[in-house]
Amino acid sequence: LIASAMMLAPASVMAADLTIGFSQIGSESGWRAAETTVTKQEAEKRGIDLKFADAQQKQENQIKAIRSFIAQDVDAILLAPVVATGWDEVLEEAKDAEIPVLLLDRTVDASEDLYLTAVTSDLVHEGEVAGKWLVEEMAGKPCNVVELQGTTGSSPAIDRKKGFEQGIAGHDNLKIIRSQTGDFTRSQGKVVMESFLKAEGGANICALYAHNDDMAVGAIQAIKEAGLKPGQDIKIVSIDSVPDIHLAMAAGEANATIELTPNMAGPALDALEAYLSSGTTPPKWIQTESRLYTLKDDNQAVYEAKKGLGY
Ligand code: GZL
Repeated sequence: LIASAMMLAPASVMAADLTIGFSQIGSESGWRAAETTVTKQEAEKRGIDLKFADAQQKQENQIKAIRSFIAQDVDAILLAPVVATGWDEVLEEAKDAEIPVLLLDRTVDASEDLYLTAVTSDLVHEGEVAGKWLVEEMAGKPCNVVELQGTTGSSPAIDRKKGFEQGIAGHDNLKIIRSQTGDFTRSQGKVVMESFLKAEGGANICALYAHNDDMAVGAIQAIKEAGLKPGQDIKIVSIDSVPDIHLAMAAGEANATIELTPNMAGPALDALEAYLSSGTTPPKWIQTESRLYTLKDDNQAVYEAKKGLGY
């Protein structure tokens, strides 16, 4: 009788019994904070008991958290992997414990049988959209570009760099003259942009490509402190579409951003429930959409719409 009742139980009832561990990278950016907020909301909606661990952007802390979740025998693990390598051993341990691992917003260089699915945007495509936007914006005019890379060794830093280079390929008027990591943070974005300005002189820099909006917001501060006009003297394109970049765009201090949804957990938890309740194996990649915003959009309205969403 119980078995048949369970068979009839809607997924939400099934989820009520789930305990899930979430190894989150940290809170390095507004986007990351929003992802944490939304993930907790998505778990709450499903009656899931979410065990949250913040790694302060250190892989060893993520590995410790995963081992703790395995020891607690959780039903599944959500992992936003800070870097792409070094996961094989701990993912093998989760596999041996028959605990499915689902990747959020970044991928790992590990065998696909070590995770159930990865919910991410097309990170190369995002970089390509940014590159193509700059090609169109400059319309053949010479432009020296500086690049603020994301966390070294992370899949977004690797893929967004590759995509941007693909986007500007064949347009020799665009040259990347400096490229360095700002670790996805506002503070490092400002420090590294200051070093670019000091090394090159503001007059020699035409555009900034930042792998996320938070580094761009930090760079905007550095550009202003150098007596230059961000968005005019130096064009700025970045990725995430956090509220503050739309505020900058509304003031003409940044030029374009590519939206990354903070809701990776919704699709991940749906795939997990289908897997646990009816054995449906999800695709190894569940892709989220990317959308370009420019000064043609009503950025003040976008800012107002986004500012309450946990960024
Ligand atoms: C990309 C994600 C990145 C965001 C940053 O999928 O991993 O990490 O673009 C965040 O804001 O730090």
